[in-house]
Amino acid sequence: MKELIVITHPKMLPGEAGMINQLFTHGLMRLHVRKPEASEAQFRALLEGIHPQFRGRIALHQYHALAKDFGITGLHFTESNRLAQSEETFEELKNNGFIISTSLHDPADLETLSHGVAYAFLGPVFDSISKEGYRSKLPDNFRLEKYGFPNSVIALGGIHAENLKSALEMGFDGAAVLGSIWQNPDNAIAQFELLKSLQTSPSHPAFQQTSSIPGLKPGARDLASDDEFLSLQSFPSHPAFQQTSSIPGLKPGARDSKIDLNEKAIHCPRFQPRDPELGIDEIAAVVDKLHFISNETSNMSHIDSIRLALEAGCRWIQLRVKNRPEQELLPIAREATRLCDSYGAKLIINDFPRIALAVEAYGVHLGLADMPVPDARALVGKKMIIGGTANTWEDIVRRIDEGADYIGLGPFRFTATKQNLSPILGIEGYRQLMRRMKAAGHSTPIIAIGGITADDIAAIRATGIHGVAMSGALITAADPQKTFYQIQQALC
Ligand code: TZP
Ligand code: MG
Repeated sequence: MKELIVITHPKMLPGEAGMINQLFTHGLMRLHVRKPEASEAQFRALLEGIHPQFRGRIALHQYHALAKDFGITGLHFTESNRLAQSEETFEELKNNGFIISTSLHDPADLETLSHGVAYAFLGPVFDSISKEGYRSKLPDNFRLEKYGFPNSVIALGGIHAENLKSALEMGFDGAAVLGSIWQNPDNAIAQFELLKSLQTSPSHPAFQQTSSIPGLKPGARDLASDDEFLSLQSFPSHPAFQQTSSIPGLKPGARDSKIDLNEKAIHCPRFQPRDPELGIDEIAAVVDKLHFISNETSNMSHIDSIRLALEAGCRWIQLRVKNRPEQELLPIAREATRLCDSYGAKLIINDFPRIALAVEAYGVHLGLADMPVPDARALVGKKMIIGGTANTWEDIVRRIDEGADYIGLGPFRFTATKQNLSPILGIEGYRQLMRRMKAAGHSTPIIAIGGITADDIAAIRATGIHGVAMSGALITAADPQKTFYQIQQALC
């Protein structure tokens, strides 16, 4: 029996309760609510937004005293908080119907861990890329020894689609994920579906309707009015514990090179395709604000560059292969598809609508000299996103008339990434074009491109553009994760 547990993003996210409800609807059986900096009012507001029918699947990292108001039975104790409690406290809580969980960092501590603890997080299992110093202390060939602890031990730390299987093979009873779900909240559901599907892959015992964690049987604790919760009246109140750092950062951990993506056909829980009924404003809502454009250098293939961008956090990837015949592109596009699927990222194929169709890409991007957008639309159908390049006002109008879903407008400045560069627009060029867009009442999302770095984004965004596309700035970044976060901040 393998459990898949989701831990909330440490910060309050817009629309978070709705996303959490959706995760539950998609089959999430355990959610750990952990908001180290949240006030009690914020914490309470989040819990209020979670549908009562799901509250029985929650564990609280803080504000334990709120449990009784919300019919919550899961109480999590950080390592230090656990050590501050007596064995009797855990026994009493357990006897009162609570499900106790805790975190530990050394497997040997399982030997003395109270059996009143229903499950323990052990980690970090993998290195966190984003959180410096948060490195796994477990050896490469780690096999979990439970030292007689009879309950579940859950892997935590740097777990994502590509290394989940490795974590489970170490002997853990399940995995807890944070970064892989929340790194891109728009894709939280797709990521969860993906992780769930990987966990139920045939090589593992199926993650069935029942669960080895007490209280996790679907529906068993779903009703706030469930008799079991009456016992909450006698729950001794606990101080609100402000946990600070036992959870890894927001990035997937180091990729596990042992995982062969070819091994299984990962069928991506595909994103909602472009809905032909949507207006352009609604389409704008699904176009990411950061597009990564693949490139190859003497020591980096397109796939390497895509992996770098995915690991940095990008979830909108354009495969842009130049100077190669279409048939050579197909295997690269297939590999890019598998890789993007494993990160829950959207893949856009540059130049080749047929390839986009063959790999069921999320979209296709067309240059001014490529297949016209209406012809591509006829080929790929209405459900694929089509982006078009523009350099001038006339190009923009043409793209809008053709029905492009977004426009890549550039170049912002000189870049060696693209040959035969169109005239450079600079910040003033964007300002003028965006003013004309506004005056003409056009709202097709505009993506700025060409030599853009993190430092440019604030000024470019101020012109009213929707987002930016980048290649070199991420590929050559000393710390792509850091750069990605700087970009994300600037794009907010
Ligand atoms: N179109 C205009 S510039 C460009 C494309 C595809 C390349 C963008 O790459 P970089 O490295 O961010 O300049
Ligand atoms: Mg082209």
